[in-house]
Amino acid sequence: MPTALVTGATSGIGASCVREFIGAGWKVVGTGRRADRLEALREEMGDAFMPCVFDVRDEAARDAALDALDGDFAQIDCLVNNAGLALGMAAPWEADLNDWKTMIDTNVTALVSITRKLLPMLVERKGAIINISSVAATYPYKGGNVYGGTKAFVRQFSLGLRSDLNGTGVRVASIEPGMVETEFTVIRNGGNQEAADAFYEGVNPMTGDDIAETVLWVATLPPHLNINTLELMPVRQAFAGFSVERE
Ligand code: NDP
Ligand code: 8X3
Repeated sequence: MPTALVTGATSGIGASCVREFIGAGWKVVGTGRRADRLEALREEMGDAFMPCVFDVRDEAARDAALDALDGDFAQIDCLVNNAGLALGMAAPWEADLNDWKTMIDTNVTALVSITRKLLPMLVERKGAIINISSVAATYPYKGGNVYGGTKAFVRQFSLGLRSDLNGTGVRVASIEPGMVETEFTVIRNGGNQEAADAFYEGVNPMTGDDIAETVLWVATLPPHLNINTLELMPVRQAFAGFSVERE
């Protein structure tokens, strides 16, 4: 059976992807910084799961961890670039520049770097790259400035890769969810669980499992089909208009 590598497997969408892919018979390498969570997944999922602990921004640690993989776990057929985060909702003139840099380093630079590392293998194996972007790539909202910018990069990078990889058999998809109730909003709000609960209250938001089912579907389509971009929202989330300031 094929092997997937899921970044950000310790929580939310990534943890759901681990369960979904293994449920469908795949082997999965799951990455993240929280070793205890990956170990718990290993106990839950058994031998089909291989924990791989590193910070995606640390290329040396990442390479050491990935280069130590062997057997089926070293033969990646599908890279799910999921690790990522948003930090803060402040007005841009009040935002913490370090938060902006962390989002760019994680959501953009680290995603590009691990993709470049695994691309030769993915080309050789006619594999797939599934990037988790966001509706924030397309629809701007207050406080989403740099986060939305990083996700727009992920979307456009995915489309650019599609172009470059045409003829190799490698598939590339940009998955663009709206509100998914995970640890995402707790982290965005500096650990404030109440703020996160309020954000999702009454919305009936999507779950990590909803997104993972879609990711698996995209990964298991017949090899002549490519989903380029796929946007998902809860029914209760939609679009707002332009904001206009009048004199
Ligand atoms: P969670 O906060 O629940 O999960 C985020 C995952 O990313 C964790 O496993 C975390 O692992 C990992 N991660 C973050 N930073 C790093 C790092 N420096 N090194 C390694 N791993 C890291 O959020 P979600 O599941 O919701 O988010 C997953 C992806 O989905 C993100 O890219 C997010 O932008 C995107 N997304 C989320 C939406 C939502 O509404 N929830 C909507 C649209 C897109 P650890 O902390 O253990 O390192
Ligand atoms: C985040 C999506 O809708 O919570 O990527 O801003 S949303």
